[in-house]
Amino acid sequence: MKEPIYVTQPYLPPLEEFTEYLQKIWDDKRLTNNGPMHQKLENELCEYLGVPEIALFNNGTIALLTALQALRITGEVITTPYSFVATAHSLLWNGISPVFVDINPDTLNLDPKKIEAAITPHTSAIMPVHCYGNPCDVKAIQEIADNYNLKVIYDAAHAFGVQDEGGSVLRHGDLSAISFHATKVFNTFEGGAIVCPDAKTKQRINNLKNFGIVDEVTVVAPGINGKMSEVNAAFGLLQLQHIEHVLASRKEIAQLYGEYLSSVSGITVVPHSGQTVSNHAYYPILVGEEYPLTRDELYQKLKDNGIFGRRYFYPLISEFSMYRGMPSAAPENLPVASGVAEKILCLPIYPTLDHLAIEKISDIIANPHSF
Ligand code: T4K
Repeated sequence: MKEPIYVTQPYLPPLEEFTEYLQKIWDDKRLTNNGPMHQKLENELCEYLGVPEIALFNNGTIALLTALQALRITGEVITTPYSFVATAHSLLWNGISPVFVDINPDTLNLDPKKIEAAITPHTSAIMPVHCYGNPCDVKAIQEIADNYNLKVIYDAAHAFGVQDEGGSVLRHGDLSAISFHATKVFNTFEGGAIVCPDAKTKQRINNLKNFGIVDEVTVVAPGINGKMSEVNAAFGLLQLQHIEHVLASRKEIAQLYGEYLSSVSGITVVPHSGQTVSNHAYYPILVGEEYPLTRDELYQKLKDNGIFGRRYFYPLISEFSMYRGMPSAAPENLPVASGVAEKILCLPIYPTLDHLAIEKISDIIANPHSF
């Protein structure tokens, strides 16, 4: 294959469609600070996602940091080691200690059965991740939170557009933080948001993301600059016009991979669980012992053929130096996550990935010794 194929490629609508939005920004001379594009995108996203309130951010990590500040979370927070580092980093940046709990082998999300044993008098919240857009066991997690008076902040970075039988998965918990990074299903170049249940909470979040400013002479909190610019918001408005096409293309690609890979011995496609609408944000497979190559050998074999899959999420967050010494980071505490991190490989999936490429990738996986 001539052009390299990466794990993802951002969806870019035709450039001329974007220039219309840019012209409006040039005319208005409003570049940031809750401008008209920002307000419109918040309204359109609430409607599209079916959530009560949404506060836009300049990226998903600042959204997570701010969500923790908004709920005044302190002490210890229970979270998963099987995620992108931003999940646990958002805790450390707030002076909070992450407590890692193992994942469920089917969903690859925080295992509710193991949460209670990790609760201490210092625990103030649970931060689960809807990994790959597969919903967590939200009911079981909420029951534990209610019993122990804990807050729940979902890292929903992967979960744009995912629905369960009651609607958007973003409605669960006290708050959900999403990412609109270039690599995500819905992107604003860089960007993110917090989904929240009511206008009062949104007001606090709005203050926090704008330095804590209420008006020209009033600052109520040590806030941060978490604002999304008008250019990013405009791109979001345009992306939203194309989202059905993006989601449909991803679904089609996932179906094709499924057809090719379902019969390959030693390869398990990570199943969907608990959603009525998926976003196919990632295409994760597990490379088992029966497969003729190790995961890393397959990863390298694909690379040698110009296909750059990614081992999301290897290494586990708990293995990085800033977390490794924590008691909950011990691999014996995290046997499922440790095992999955050694087997996982995310295959390329994005709307413009053509069928021939999917066939070739699947062919290499099915017959690795022929390539
Ligand atoms: N929580 C979770 C669970 C997350 O997964 C993330 C982000 C966050 C929180 C934080 O949200 P943000 O603050 O990022 O909004 C990528 C992304 O940078 C990161 O957003 C994402 N998770 C993570 C899972 O993946 P890398 O280091 O793997 O990205 P990178 O630059 O290697 O990109 C992967 C491939 O995508 C490249 O090989 C080529 C392609 N690509 C990438 C970019 C940036 C493009 O074609 N165009 C591009 O502009 O982290």
